[in-house]
Amino acid sequence: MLTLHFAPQSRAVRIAWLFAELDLDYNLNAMRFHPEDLKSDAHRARHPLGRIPVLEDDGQQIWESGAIVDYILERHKNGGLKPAVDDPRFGKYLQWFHYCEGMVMPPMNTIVVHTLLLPPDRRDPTVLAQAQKLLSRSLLPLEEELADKEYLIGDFSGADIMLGHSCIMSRRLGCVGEELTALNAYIDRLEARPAWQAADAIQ
Ligand SMILES: N[C@@H](CCC(=O)N[C@@H](CS)C(=O)NCC(=O)O)C(=O)O
Repeated sequence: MLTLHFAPQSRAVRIAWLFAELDLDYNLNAMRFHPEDLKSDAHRARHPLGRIPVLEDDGQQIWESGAIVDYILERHKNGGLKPAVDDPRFGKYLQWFHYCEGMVMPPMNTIVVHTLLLPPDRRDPTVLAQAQKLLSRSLLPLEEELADKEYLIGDFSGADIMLGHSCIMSRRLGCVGEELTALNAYIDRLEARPAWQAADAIQ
């Protein structure tokens, strides 16, 4: 049986969203997004840095949300929500899938640290402004890509779970300008998906 170690408002929502899209059964270990839970001995035994998400399958623990999404798509859904290697969209699928953690999440992490996590006297407005600029810039290629597509490779895929989640979070952080009409419409489409709504509501 699959077990997802989870906390709300985190990348673990990606995995709960994927399970809901695929209608797969799993056990949920819902923790608080708090050091008492994430840095506990029990959780550090699953992930040495005390991070989420962690997936457990057959006694094996897997971390990194992208690895978990790919693992589930290969192992439990026989390549569903993912184009085959000889599909012309395969390269773009990989590109957008990895653009998420590679380019979009680093500035977003900095924004979260300097708006929510650090005590107010340790937040740095210069670092924050630079990260907001970087995040906004990293989202610009998506406006062009989505001008003529509903989802990143046309059909909904694992890339939308990864990068789409980052787009939703970026808008919640106020980093998606109204002038980005295609990107905003994409985010609206993602947020209208029942599977997203179910995952986002887990506490
Ligand atoms: N690259 C990792 C990042 C994991 C990560 O940093 N998760 C955050 C939640 S979104 C976390 O566990 N933060 C707790 C902490 O920093 O103590 C992934 O994609 O899974």
